[in-house]
Amino acid sequence: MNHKQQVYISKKMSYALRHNPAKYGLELAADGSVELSRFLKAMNGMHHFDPPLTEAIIREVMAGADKQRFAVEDGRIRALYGHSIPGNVTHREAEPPSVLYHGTSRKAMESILRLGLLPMGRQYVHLSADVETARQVGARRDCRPVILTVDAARAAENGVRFYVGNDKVWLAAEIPPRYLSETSPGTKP
Ligand code: HQG
Repeated sequence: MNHKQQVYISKKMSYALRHNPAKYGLELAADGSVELSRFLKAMNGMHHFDPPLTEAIIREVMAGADKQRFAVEDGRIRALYGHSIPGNVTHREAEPPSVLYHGTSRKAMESILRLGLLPMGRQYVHLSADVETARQVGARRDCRPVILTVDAARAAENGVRFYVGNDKVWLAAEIPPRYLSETSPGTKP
């Protein structure tokens, strides 16, 4: 399978598992998971993947991806972050690293510094474990993204809860402006 085909499948998987499981007749469990066999049936019923989607193909897509977006465990599959369906998928709560980052656009900055980081269209605010990841996230929206440093240690001390997406992505309900500062350009990734 070439990279383009993998990206196509990955986008359909993200859509079903993050944004619109109901369209596929799927209902996500509290942790966002569905039985893999039901997922495959639903995906193949909706799309004409050629060859049909199988667990092996999903594993190939996951292995070939630039980001760890999905987990397959105990016969179930889930998206690890990015959800926008109503309600909140549960993620494992954990103590964050002392500093996290968030890459965003220059034009969002005024609002972010006033209101803090808000989930906007998703269930959670997405934070990056390192500067380079944040830069890539921000570059989706702005060729010269702003990288914010999040004082996660102090936020956690003051009651902000942090959840694990994958080893580079952390989640939080929101981050008030007092924990945000602009990362100076020289900061090491
Ligand atoms: C911004 C991708 C105005 C926020 C990525 C961001 C990530 C505000 C945008 C994951 C704001 C939301 C998530 C406020 C936040 N005022 N703008 N108060 N608070 N924003 O796409 O973090 O490839 O929902 O800065 O790599 O960009 O899909 O979030 O620019 O990990 O797997 O509102 O999605 O992963 O945009 O990206 P998004 P995000 P995948």
